[in-house]
Amino acid sequence: MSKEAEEIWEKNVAETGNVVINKEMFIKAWKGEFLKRKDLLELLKLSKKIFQHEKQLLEIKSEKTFFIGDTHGDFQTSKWALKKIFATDKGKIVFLGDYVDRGPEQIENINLLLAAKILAPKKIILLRGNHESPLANKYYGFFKEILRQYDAETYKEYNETFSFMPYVVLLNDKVLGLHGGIPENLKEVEEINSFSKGDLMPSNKKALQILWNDPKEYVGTFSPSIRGPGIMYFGRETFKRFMEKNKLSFLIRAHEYFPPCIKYFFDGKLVSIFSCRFYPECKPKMLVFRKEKIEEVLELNI
Ligand SMILES: [Mn+2]
Repeated sequence: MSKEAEEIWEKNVAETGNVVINKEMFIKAWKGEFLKRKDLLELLKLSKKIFQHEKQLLEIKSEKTFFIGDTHGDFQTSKWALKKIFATDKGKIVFLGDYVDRGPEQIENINLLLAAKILAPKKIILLRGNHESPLANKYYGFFKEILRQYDAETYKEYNETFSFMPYVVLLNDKVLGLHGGIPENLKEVEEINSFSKGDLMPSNKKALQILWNDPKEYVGTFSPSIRGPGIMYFGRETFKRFMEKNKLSFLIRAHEYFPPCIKYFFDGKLVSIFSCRFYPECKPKMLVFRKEKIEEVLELNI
């Protein structure tokens, strides 16, 4: 078990040429062991620094790219995904947010992902979800979980780190990945880069909607969502206009649970995936892109 983590650590340190996360910390996170408070704060500091340097619209170029949806404390599924990406020589993986709340191993899950991010920052993309905010994680489990293991100060540090995670990824200029959906009044994707970093809730309306909005097949432009005030459903017209204007071919998002954990919208140009095994009739899914096309949908069998 620790041999596996050791090999991954060694291979990636050799590739990047520098040691940012020490071996013991990585192995502990890989095994799902809790870190001492001091080490945990170091993990958060190191990952925050990386997120601070990433643009809000993170542009990547990649031949092979994995996309994975909400994991919500599903440590085993995240590890399954990471093993796949670490087994490839090239390629990247995009986690679409919602790492904490709800599931049984929230601290283990987020720490594993942050440790992997620090080890291989170009290979692993962690987007922000609506649960990477006190708006959700104060009420859906994570806050209590942190209080049980650590303290309120540590919880603040987590949220501070979350607030620097990028909102959107743009793959090969054509494929867009984000947690929730298209916000009102956003015409060009480049505008996302103007959203401030470190926005805790976030207070920016468009950023909030990127994290919270949902697609609806029979809505035209927008209609209010049952999720709460300021949150919207976006429909076919909005989708079509936005994709054309930005010359995009595909939108990948997560955020909603639909058995069997994958659903296509708008003539197959939007795909919604979910990757947490604690929901009924849901085997976690992972999309594999070859350039700008879906090559395969992987499924975790546990
Ligand atoms: Mn969500």
